[in-house]
Amino acid sequence: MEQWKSLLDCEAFAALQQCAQSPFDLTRPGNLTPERLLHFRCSGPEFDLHYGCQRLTGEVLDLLQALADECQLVQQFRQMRRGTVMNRIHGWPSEERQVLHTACRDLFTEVPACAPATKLAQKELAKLRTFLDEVESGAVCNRKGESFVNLIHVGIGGSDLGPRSIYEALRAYRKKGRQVFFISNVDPDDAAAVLDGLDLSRTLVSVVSKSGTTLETLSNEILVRQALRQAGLDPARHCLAVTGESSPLDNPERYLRSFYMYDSIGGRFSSTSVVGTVMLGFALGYGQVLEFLEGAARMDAAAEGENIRANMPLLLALVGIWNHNFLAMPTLAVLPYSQALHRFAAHLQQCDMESNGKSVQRNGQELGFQSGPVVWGEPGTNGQHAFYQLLHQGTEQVAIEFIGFKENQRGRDMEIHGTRSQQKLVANLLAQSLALAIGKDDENPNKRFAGNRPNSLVMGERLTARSMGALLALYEAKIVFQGFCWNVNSFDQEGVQLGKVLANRILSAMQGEGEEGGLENAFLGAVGIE
Ligand code: G6Q
Repeated sequence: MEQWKSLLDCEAFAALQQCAQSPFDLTRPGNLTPERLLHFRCSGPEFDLHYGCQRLTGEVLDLLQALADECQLVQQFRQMRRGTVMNRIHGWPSEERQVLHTACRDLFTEVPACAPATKLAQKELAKLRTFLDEVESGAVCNRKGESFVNLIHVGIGGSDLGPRSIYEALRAYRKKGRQVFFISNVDPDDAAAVLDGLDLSRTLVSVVSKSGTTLETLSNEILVRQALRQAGLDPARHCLAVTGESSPLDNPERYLRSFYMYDSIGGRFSSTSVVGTVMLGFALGYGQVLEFLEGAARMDAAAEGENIRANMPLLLALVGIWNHNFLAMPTLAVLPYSQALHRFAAHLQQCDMESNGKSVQRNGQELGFQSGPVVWGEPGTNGQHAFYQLLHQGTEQVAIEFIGFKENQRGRDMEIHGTRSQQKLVANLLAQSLALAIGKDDENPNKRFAGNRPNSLVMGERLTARSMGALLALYEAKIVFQGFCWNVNSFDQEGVQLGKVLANRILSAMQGEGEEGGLENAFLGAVGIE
């Protein structure tokens, strides 16, 4: 049985704590030089990571390298990709599963890391390709012989956030006329807002639930099926299932097509499985799905390098640990300077906080140090007019990861007062990074900027299907590396169970209530129910 070290058990820990007593001062004249900004840069697939505006030195990087080596972070990542059971708590009943989301995109080398899992992914991709061809050729069409132009993606949590953020990121490249809509919340207004006014006769509905038992998704599926029937349509001609094999949703007679995902793919890591690719393939076409997967695969491969200075996800993870565990920054803002990434922080919130918001180690013992930070964010420049005040002058210190692109997606821009809007966007991005780092003195205390607000910049050429795949995999690997370093199980989510159980008890109590005021009674009554 493998027993992994946490950062606390590492020799480098004390030395890093020592360095954290007087971290690199970005505000000191002559410290934040152009040479530093060029030197502290790590190139990876589709992106460069610029980390000169972090409060670290070469010595800190060496110690973070020692930490990575002692905790065997890369070795664990390699084992994960090759099928070792990583989703477990030693000595306690736990999920005991492999963690193989990377197998969904391990399609571009002759020897995949875990061939059986990749074979399953390939099988589903082949089915998807056939299906998309049939939609394209008109072999799959509505009863009147018309093509499908809309798709409603029904799912929640991991079956919604990743796909939704990817669709928003890439909608600029949609096939002509194709649109995707999302229904997730059990709030009936969510479904109503999508269904009202939509031409259902030309709409496919993809019901996405790995377990096939999720209350919100099953309720929304019933609402959508009812709407289809009310429109005189046969749901079996319009509905697709994306689910686990032999789940309650796995009933091909009720669906036009069924696509499968597997136990080894966690919901929040499932965007490159059929959970994301059915939606993406419909919207953008199969060729773009392959681009997306290849971008992710390249990043996975880069994450296997031992040298932290050359391994972007590992470096991002360790810089995050430096800020969180040693410089005591409780939250992380991910700020994309790309409107298309406006839902990406919401996806990362789940992927990061559900994975690493844990208090016990993988041996069941209490952690005794901080695990995952609070993650949040909004696109720039909008955020600059909202919460950046606190970032610059607040008492709360926030670690920041900026994401930016040199080019815009749609190629529609113009020169206004001597510069294009894309230039204005990038200028603001660089300016914020610098201003946060170096600050500004002023005799008026209210106009003083303390500086030393650490930030990194993930910079790419253009947001495309390929770079989106790489960005997604960058963050997935970062989260996994941090979880390994904290020695938590990043792949379960026991913390969401209690609320679900209580909600079901309240619902049972509500079924017995017909009167006004039943809600409060149910609420109170549930507390006493065994
Ligand atoms: C993600 C979680 C969770 C899950 C949803 C939806 O890692 O497990 O967010 O994705 O609860 O679950 P189903 O896909 O089973 O409906």
